[in-house]
Amino acid sequence: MTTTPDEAVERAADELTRTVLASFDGAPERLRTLARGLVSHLHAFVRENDVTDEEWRYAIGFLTRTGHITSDVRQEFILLSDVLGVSSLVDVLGNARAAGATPSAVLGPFYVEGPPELPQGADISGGLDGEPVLADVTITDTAGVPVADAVVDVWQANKDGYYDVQLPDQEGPVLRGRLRTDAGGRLRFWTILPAPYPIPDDGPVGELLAAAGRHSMRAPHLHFMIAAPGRRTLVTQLFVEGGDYLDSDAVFGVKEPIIVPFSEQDDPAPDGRPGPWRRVE
Ligand code: MBD
Ligand code: FE
Repeated sequence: MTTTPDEAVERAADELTRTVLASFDGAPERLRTLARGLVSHLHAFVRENDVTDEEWRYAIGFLTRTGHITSDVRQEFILLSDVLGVSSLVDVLGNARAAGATPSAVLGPFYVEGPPELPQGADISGGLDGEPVLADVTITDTAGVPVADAVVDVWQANKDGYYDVQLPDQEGPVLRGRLRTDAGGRLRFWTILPAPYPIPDDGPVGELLAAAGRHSMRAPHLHFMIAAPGRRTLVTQLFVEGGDYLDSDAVFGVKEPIIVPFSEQDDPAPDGRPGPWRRVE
């Protein structure tokens, strides 16, 4: 029996994959499962695509640069996960929604832990320019019962699509804060209308999008993280109905039920602020 060079290569490759898989046999169960899954898919990827040495070195360099750009204000690995749809996939699979619950949405790279604590009715805009928005949101459990004293972190981009941590002249947090729901589960704060938003595109992820001819825009949105003792924390976003890029969000994060009206109002607001303003509920 003769073996062609191709068959010999195939066999050597099979043997290598099996050996690597077996090297995780002694690992704790979950690690073993994940490591074996990762190795199988990576090996299959390399084989199916005949990945060359040069391409593999490029990939390693790309990931290394992605890691280096990560900082307090820049989470390039999250961004990579986002534009590959992995963040949304983990979200979609992991946050199966209880009946009646608001859908979750991805966290994104601009959440900052421990945002400033603010009173009900606070204005998080810090005087930044933009169309005033009154968020008047009621937090309930899945049975519709209001949840008092829920801790709600909110954060968003300004009218040009930048988060505070991206603004060179911005000192300290703005367009973000932590509020608590009142006895009726209600939460009110003033802000400005979030704009469509180009995800940071001056790093490796931007290179990838440009090379692929993809745009880098996110649909305008407001982020929420809602926590209460004894309950699952909800990380979600509200998208501005009628906003741009709802159909082609760069990170695949839009879900129909969380596209909501930011309705235009001309009369003075309940606290006397003159119109025009917008209301989101
Ligand atoms: C964002 O503002 C965002 O919310 C996500 C998920 C990814 C990139 C930028
Ligand atoms: Fe965002």
